[in-house]
Amino acid sequence: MLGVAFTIGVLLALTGGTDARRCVAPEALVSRMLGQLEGSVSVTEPPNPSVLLAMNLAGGRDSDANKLLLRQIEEEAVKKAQGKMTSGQVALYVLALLSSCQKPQQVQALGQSIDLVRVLQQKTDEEVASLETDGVPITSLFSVSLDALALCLVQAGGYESAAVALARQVLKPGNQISVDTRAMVVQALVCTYGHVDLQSVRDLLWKAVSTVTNDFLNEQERRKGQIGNIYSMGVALQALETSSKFYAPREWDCAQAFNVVYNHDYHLPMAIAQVLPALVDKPYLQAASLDCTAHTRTSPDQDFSLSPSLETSQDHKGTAAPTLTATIEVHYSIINKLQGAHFNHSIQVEVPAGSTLLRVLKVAEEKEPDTFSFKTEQSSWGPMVVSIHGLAANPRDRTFWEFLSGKDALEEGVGTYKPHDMEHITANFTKGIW
Ligand code: B12
Ligand SMILES: *[C@@H]1O[C@H](CO)[C@@H](O)[C@H](O)[C@H]1NC(C)=O
Ligand SMILES: *[C@@H]1O[C@H](CO)[C@@H](O)[C@H](O)[C@H]1NC(C)=O
Repeated sequence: MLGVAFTIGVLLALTGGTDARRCVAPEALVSRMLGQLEGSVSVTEPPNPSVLLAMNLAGGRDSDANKLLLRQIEEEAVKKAQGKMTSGQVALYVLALLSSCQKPQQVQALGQSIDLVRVLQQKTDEEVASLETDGVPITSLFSVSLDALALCLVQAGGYESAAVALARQVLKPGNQISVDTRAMVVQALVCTYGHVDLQSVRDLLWKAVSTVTNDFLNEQERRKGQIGNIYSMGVALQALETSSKFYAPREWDCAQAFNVVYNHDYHLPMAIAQVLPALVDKPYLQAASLDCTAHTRTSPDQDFSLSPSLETSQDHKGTAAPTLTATIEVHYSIINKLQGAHFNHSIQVEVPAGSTLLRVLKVAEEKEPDTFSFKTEQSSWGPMVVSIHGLAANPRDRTFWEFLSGKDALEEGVGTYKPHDMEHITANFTKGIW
């Protein structure tokens, strides 16, 4: 009797019997997030393929913002994909185009045409070669996971060796690979698993996915729903949604994890773009299986304009003047004990309450330009600090400027994080593992 019940349980689990317990966020939250993504689309800002991908996965295909963004993506692809785009960026473009039911093999814009899949194959080969010879990719394991996922979804060659390399990385004892990265590895491996026959490879992929996802489930149990930090949740939930058969018969309390997300108010378009697909149970893995003929939800359309918009312009760039002239004091230090001439400088800075850390850096630079000079580069997550006091981060050496509050690493960038009064912020030049 017991044996039979057990067998039925296993069978149910293997055939997707757990589907009934899947979670989906309330409609109101989904449309609000879609509206926020639509509001972030603008003719003056570089297009973000993750935003297009998320809109399509969440069913927001018919809006003007979606159409404009698709055109911008196609134009940017023919202009930049071959040259300065990283492998992971090309992969996001491929995923975005697939989700818009476009052929990434033949992107046409501005009277030109480009095969993004070929470009992606080349860039992925370079990443895998670097992983095999140096043990680290050219960019990040997160990017290589996007590469493998995109190539797997279009069924172009070259992803199997990437997937094997990624599986070995996450199985390495004592590895310190972040939740975000392991989550993206899971989606790449789940896709690959569905397309390889070689038993030894299948075993390796199975082991990697079940190890990572069981670790996630353990962490969720330990931390009342949280996996990684609040910005890891989107990709972590996506990973768990794609992999139930790899952790069966164990079950995932998706409601508990969704609650963690409901309790946070995401503003950054990029953060929303990673979380929203998970909230509608449409992970990146489904980018190529959307029904393109179906009519999609009517978007909240309202009054979004195609000009610089959204709260990001004011809120997150530290330029908003508070109505009360309350100021706060922030202690800011820059430290390099890693490379060249070492330094350790500190300054006390006064800024209006509610200012972002970027504002603190600017005021420090105004007060002592010779010491606190810095440079930023725009990215999908906002401005990234790439150089301080003339010392530049170098991806090839894996050096970067890490920001800390006291001893804790910040979970947001300088364009988003708002220090409180008397806080001690440090920028520490360090070497990463990523
Ligand atoms: C790899 C990675 C890094 C690497 C990037 C190195 C490289 N050359 O690839 C390093 C270690 C440098 C890094 C640094 C930081 N990171 Co980081 N990073 C990631 C990760 C795991 C993957 C990014 C990626 O490869 N994307 C794929 C490619 C194709 O997309 P992309 O847009 O071209 O990626 C670029 C940007 O993501 C950028 N980037 C990476 N991290 C950050 C963080 C900020 C604030 C900005 C503006 C840009 C940025 O670097 C990528 C390569 O150029 C993401 C995880 C995630 N969920 O997205 C976190 C993530 C984006 N990082 C995060 C954070 C907090 C940071 C730091 C602020 C940490 C700190 N305490 O100092 C610093 C940045 C500080 C600074 N100098 O301004 C958060 C951002 C959350 C938020 N709300 O802003 C994430 C989401 C991780 C998390 N869950 O906390 N990161
Ligand atoms: C930097 O200098 C301050 C004093 O100015 C000191 O307290 C601190 O320990 C130094 N930090 C490092 C990492 O050397
Ligand atoms: C700063 O970076 C150095 C070099 O990587 C490292 O040894 C040190 O522990 C870091 N300090 C903090 C506070 O993270």
